[in-house]
Amino acid sequence: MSVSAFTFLVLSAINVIWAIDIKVSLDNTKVYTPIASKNKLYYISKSNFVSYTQASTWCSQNGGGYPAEIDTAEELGLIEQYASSTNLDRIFIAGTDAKKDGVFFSQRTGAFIHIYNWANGEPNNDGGVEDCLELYGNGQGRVNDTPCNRASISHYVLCELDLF
Ligand SMILES: [Ca+2]
Ligand SMILES: [Ca+2]
Repeated sequence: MSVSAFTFLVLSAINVIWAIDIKVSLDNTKVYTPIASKNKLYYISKSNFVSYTQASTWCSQNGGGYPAEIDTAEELGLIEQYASSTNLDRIFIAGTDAKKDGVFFSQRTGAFIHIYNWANGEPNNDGGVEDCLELYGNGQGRVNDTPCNRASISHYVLCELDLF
């Protein structure tokens, strides 16, 4: 599918003028139908990844985005709703606490990431190896700390793209 200015007209009328020159091509066999809000586009992969690094590369190679970075409670609410609308259990978003347990920063920018809505009992750093973040999809929402690299867990990824 080609996400064009017309799509933004439908999804988010307020962005029309500014989105007019933006054209993002996303293959609908590879991504769930994207959502747009506040000059951002969000899209979830239909493939899963062994590691956060692979997931991040996928975002960049498909649409030019990056794993979604939580900036506000409102944005988290939006992407939780989007994740919940899929049947995927586990979906990577940005953030790592590899430097200090329980304090998360963006892998891309180094900015502090506040988590507004942890899942019950999280973050628990299970096994001492949960240095990345995921959203629970499949009707659940909410955030969990999860391993950045474990072959036995199927992590999808929710990407974010700046439209201007
Ligand atoms: Ca963001
Ligand atoms: Ca956890």
